[in-house]
Amino acid sequence: MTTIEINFDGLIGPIHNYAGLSPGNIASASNAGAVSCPRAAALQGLAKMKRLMDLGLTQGFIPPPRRPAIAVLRSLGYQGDDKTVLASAATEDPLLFNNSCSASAMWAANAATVIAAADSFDGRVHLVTANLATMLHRSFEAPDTYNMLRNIFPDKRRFAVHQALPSTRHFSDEGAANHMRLATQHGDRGLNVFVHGASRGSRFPERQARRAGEAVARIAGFEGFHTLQSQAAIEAGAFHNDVVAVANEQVLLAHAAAFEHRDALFDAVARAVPDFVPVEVDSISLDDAIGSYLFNSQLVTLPDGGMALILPGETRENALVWGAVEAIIAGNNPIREAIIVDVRESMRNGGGPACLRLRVPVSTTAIAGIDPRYLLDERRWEALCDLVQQYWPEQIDATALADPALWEAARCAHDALDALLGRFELG
Ligand code: SUG
Repeated sequence: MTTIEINFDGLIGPIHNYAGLSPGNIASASNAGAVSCPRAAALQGLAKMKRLMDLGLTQGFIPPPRRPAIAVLRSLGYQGDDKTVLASAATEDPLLFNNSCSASAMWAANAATVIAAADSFDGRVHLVTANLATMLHRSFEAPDTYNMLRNIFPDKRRFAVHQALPSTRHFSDEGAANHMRLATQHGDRGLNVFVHGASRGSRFPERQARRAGEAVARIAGFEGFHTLQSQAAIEAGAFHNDVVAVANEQVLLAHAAAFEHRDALFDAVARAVPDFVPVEVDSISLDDAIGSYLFNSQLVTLPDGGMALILPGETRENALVWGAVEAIIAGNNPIREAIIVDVRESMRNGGGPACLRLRVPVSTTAIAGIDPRYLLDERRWEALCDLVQQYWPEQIDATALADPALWEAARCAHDALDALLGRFELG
């Protein structure tokens, strides 16, 4: 029985915008108030998915939750019909209103922590929904994400989808973005590494609580290895570990300053994974790493067993960074190919190729337990592209989110997506 990894990408929602909601995320802060292009953003995301499909990889997608998040605003006491709820929130508490408008669920690496069947106590894949408790706009995602994951993975014999941990700073959980799995192959038992922050007076929020990783590990029935993200990385803008490190099977590609206790981590991985291949980069600064998102590449195993890095176009724009990429490819490790993708719209909010996807290792038999509507083939991919072309707004000015015409456009886009998913069901 072989096990493959399926990447489930967040379909970028119709009101993707730049409201500057994430302090510590330098791209989000510096593009605050800019004009976004939701249609181009979603098409860029879909083109990335197609690029992986063309490599022979199985690709899934996660539909965006409805935004603005009217249900959240209702739960906070706004009343009346939908338009009244939105208009009251926009007038009375513009900041809360902006938070309800974020399309941030696109960054599916923050949807959940995924524990492979080979590592869990019951041989099922466990998905623990992330509470995203640190950022208000992101904390609104968890209930929708939980419901969506239950739709995508309905087979309880093979998948266990868990509710988010309590949404407080004690359990603040950013999902797979702060989790790395190292194993000889996807189907082998592996070491689960949870990378957390700490209260140490950093200038930016340290989003991941150690207790969150400990709880996720307990839920799935093992201990895991818990390690501290370096303060230097957080202060340079690495608000998630996946901005400075990425693992795939036996390979860990990381910036040399990613971890506070690097030696202990590398020793633990080497003990757990006999063929561990560390690929550490010290030739570029943390600023260049974060500016280019080199480490937010997807590192994927190709059908022939070699590995490819799926890099954001920004890595090409910095000669030092590109030099580091060339050195990685030429190095003594399984990474053979560098593939550039354009996810510029997402990047401007701090989300690179790896942020946009949730990796789920599944055995060839467990694939049957996934709702096929969420797995892409050529036909479904084309239908999603057509939908986006037709319904996603071309541009959104982040200072004009309170425009009722925009809410109506978003509602129509979500209705059309729901209808399309219904047609997918019919085959
Ligand atoms: O949580 N940006 C996201 C980016 C998440 C990237 N994900 C990973 N590294 N896995 C965040 O900061 C910006 C939204 C805004 O500013 O409107 C935002 O939420």
